[in-house]
Amino acid sequence: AAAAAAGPFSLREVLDAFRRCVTEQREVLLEPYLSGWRGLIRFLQSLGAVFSFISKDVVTKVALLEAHRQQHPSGAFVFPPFGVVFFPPLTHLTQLPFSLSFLQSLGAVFSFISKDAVAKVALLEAHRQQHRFVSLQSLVQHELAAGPAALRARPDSGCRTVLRLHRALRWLQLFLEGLRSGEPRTSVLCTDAYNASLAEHHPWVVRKAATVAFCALPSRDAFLEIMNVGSAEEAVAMLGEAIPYIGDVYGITQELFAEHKLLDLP
Ligand code: 1PZ
Repeated sequence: AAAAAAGPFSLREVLDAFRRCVTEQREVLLEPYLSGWRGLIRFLQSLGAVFSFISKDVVTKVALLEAHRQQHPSGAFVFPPFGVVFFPPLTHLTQLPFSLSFLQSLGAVFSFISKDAVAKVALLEAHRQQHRFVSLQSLVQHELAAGPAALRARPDSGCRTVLRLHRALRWLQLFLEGLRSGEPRTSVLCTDAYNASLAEHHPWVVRKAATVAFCALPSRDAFLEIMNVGSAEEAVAMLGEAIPYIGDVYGITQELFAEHKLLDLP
């Protein structure tokens, strides 16, 4: 697992983790489950890095233009690549910082999402180590032993935390299915997947922020490339392999939580 964390993200590590997750007795093993999530978080962070790269680039350009503007107080300045003198470009200059803060807030939404996922994975990892839970089933059984009311009252229970990740896993399954289907508009895929899964559990502000951020997602081709498994065809083939494993983990968890009436843990 330590070796898998080095180097760039690859979809293969997520596939391998979710493949190892389900035992013959249909138990969900926590260690590979959390490894799979760590892989997904690294993927999310590489998306976040794209945004901070773009906004750093824009910061540099704004600073450069500002320097030019101050050298030419008349309002005219030389646009370096073309050597063309632009007259009054000041309206553009004053607008730039706004589009910049828009970009930065998109970056902030993505880092907010990954921070939440990081915190949830860390909390579950702590529960797993403290009680030496091997499977999701043993965690649920242990926490239910104190009674359903006590479990509902705990904001840091393993069950409610798994439930959050479980809902996000459904989003992932739908989103990856969409990518595989060939629909090129990732923002549409992501929004549809979100509306069919996580959205009903999120307050209005989060839904709006998420929907705006989805519009800035990279293209389908870029996604297939960030997955780092070779050509677009190879990436699509690996998606076809990974999706059933993710679906299996989702299905077993859903059944387990439904059986114990845990699907609405606050
Ligand atoms: C590829 C683009 C990534 C889009 C990610 C799609 C999910 C958007 C979710 C927006 C979540 C907003 C941030 C966190 C909100 C939390 O309030 C909720 C509820 O937890 P609580 O407050 O009750 O403790 N957290 C969640 O719903 C878990 C969200 C995990 C998101 C994981 C994303 C997985 C990314 C995989 C990358 C391919």
